Order: sequence, then C-alpha cells, then structure tokens
Amino acid sequence: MVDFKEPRELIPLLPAARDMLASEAHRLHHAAWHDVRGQWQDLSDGKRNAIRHLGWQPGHGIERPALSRGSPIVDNGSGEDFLFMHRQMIGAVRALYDQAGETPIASWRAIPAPGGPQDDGFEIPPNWSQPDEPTRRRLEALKSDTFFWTAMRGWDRQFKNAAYLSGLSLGALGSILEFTVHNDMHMRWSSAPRDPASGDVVPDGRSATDFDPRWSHPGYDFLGEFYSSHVNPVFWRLHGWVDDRIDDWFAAHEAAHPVDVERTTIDGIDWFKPGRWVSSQEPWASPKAPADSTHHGHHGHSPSGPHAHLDPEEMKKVISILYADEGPKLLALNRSLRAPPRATWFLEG
Ligand SMILES: [Cu+2]
Repeated sequence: MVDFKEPRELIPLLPAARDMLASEAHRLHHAAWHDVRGQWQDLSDGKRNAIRHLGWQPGHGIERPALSRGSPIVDNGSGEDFLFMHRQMIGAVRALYDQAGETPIASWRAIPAPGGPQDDGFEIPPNWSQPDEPTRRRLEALKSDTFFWTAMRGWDRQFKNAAYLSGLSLGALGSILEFTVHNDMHMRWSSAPRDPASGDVVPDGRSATDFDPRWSHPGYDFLGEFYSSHVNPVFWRLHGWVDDRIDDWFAAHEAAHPVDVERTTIDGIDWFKPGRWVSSQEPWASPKAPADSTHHGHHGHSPSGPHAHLDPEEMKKVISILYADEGPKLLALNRSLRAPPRATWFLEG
C-alpha cells in the first residue's frame, strides 16, 4: 500500500483539460455550485439574501436547494440540476479532447470491483488517520471489499434496471444517484488530502474558505471535496458512469410509455423537455450573466459561453458567506462548530 500510485500518474488527463479544470475559476465554480445548493435550505435569511444579491441563488428564479437538513430533496428538480451541470462539464472536457484529436475519456461501464489490475488507476487508495473517529470509520467501511459487494454492486445494477428507472422522474434519479452511489464513489476513491506546498497530509482537507493559490496546483485533486475532485482522472470515469444512467433512464421511459419524455437541446447539451417526468425548463448550472453587465467592466469583455460571466472574486464571496460565523445563537446549529470549515463529503447530515 506504501506504493499506491495516484490516478494522475497512471491515467493522467490531457494536459489542456487538467489545466483548465485546475484553474481557480473552475475550482470555485464547482465548489460554489455544490455548496450553495447543498446548504441553501438551512441558511439564515441574511445569508440567502446576500447570496441572491450576488446572483447565486440555486435554480435561477425558482429556488432549488438539493438538501434539507441533510436529506436529499427528490421532488423539486434539483436532481436535474445535478445531472445537467455535470453533463455540461463532461461536454467541456470532451471538446478539449476532440480539439486535440484524442479519444474522449471512457466512462466506467460498471463500477470497478475490488482486486482488479493494479495499474489501471482504479485501485482503492488507503485510508488515512483522522482526528474524527466516526469519519475514519466511515471511510474504512466505504473503502472495504464488503462495501462493494453489499452496496455498490447492487446500486450498479439498480440504476441500470429499466423497471426501476421507468418509475422515476429525472429529478428523483439525479437526487437519489447523487446522495447514494455518487457520494460514496467519491469517498471510496479518495486519497489522503495533501497540502500541495508541503506535501503533508492534512487529514481534514483544505479549509473551505482557504483560497490560497497553492490549492490550484494540478496535483491538488482530492476526490473528497468540490474544489479539487474534478481535477482527478477518476472523477471523469465515475461521472461518466452517472451520466450514462441518464440515457438508461430515457430508454426505460421510451420503452414504458413512448412520447412521455421528449428530447431537446439546452445550451448545446442533449436534454429533455419539461413534462410529466421532467420538471425544469431551465436546469441550473451557473448564474446568468447579470442584466446590468455593462455596469461591470470585467463582464463586458468576457468571451461568450456558459461560464463566461463567472467571476472568481464573486464566487469567493459566495463561499465566504456560506461559511461565515453568525454569532453564538446560530453557532449551536452550525456544524462547523467542532471543526474548521471544510467542504467535503465527510460531513454527513
Ligand atoms: Cu460535482
């Protein structure tokens, strides 16, 4: 286990893709997007208003939080946002591979079973010591062979099962996928987070509000937090697996009740029209360019495209608001009370 090789050494991303994904703007977008929809429902009115003012309410005009007190919200279309936003990310990476004449990254067709080849980049990284014993034990379980055979193999089958999929709305599919197999795949394939400057293990990971430039090093590709997970080559295999379930879902609906779900394209992404099984006309992947964009000089000169208006300083503000202390009364409810603020999937509920 001492010789564990990181996926970035075995199955590196195309350098152009790695560098785009490791940029501060992409890290901040992925972190702000996940965190704001994950925490929205439990934020104070003051924080919500401050974030709205920056254009970052999840769901454009309609509030679409993903969680309520730690429980996934399956019926508000937030799961559609999850699937759409990641499909957009996959499209952006695929475009760079196409430009370079390289074969795009292949999805996992099935979640890899333990004991496979040691050089395919999919070996399970060893656990690391944690000050928080429940977290250490949870990771120990997620990384075990038993967990694969008792949970992951079953999910792999269930989310391909047409009878199951044909009864789910697209939002329910996204939400259930995200907060079961997706989160657990992230943690199962996580390696000990390391400070990119010193190389030392930081058991708790980066603090959520630490925007020091050293965390933008392409080697900071910890799968367990939103600021870094998408820089890890495994991210693209596991999110490819998640994305392929959308196609299974569509095929299942088409077979069970043709014409109920209709295809469309949104911002160049293959998607579905709102209807009985699809709730959102406008999945939320990022804020829209502000209506008064001529007011801010830096917006006017940006290139076009879905992320053209993402401003790193504004995204830092959004994240800082999310994790700001609000005084002793609210601290009692604040899960960051016992630990430094960290934006990882370690935190449950
Ligand atoms: Cu993500």
